Amino acid sequence: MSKYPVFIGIGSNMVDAVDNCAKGIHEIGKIAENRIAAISSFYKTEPVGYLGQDWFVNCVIKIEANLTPHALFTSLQEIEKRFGRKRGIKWGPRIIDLDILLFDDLIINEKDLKIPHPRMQERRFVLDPLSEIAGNLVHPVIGKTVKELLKELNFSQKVELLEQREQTPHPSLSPEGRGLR
Ligand code: PH2
Ligand code: MG
Ligand code: MG
Repeated sequence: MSKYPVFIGIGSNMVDAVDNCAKGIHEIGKIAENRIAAISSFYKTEPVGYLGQDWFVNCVIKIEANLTPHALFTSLQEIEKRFGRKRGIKWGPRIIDLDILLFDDLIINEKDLKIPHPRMQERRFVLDPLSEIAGNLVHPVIGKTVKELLKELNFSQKVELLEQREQTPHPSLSPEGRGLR
């Protein structure tokens, strides 16, 4: 089976959000069939949708996936559960959120699994980190690059770049992965 480029959005706004995101990345790297190819910077982002909650920490990673979208989705949900994620208010506080944004140029429109992520083009907390690692990537439905989508965003959501994380490369991050940034 060949490897597919997959982008995953990661977010947390509970307890130690930076640590939760870092641990989430680590867990995704442990899914045997995946290889982490790039990790964006971490951003502190104003909540979208439900405003009465803490700011989030968000980032985006690229993996090379060797499993089906459904198998990946199930694995990500298992990680969320292990972190103690409880389903509460829609768009409300969460310890970890792992969303498949893009899976190669696949389009899936099922009740529980929609790829590309249907709201990614409206969200600065997705497009800012995604443009860092894949600015020229074309959205398979909209037909525009990530950079173009970001430029067209008319909704003003505040995001702040967090200080660079420690420079030790993630064990499953290939040397060329850093070059993508
Ligand atoms: N996730 C949501 C709803 N709102 N806002 C920010 N800033 N970051 C998120 O990850 C986020 C959100 C639903 O998953
Ligand atoms: Mg989400
Ligand atoms: Mg989610």
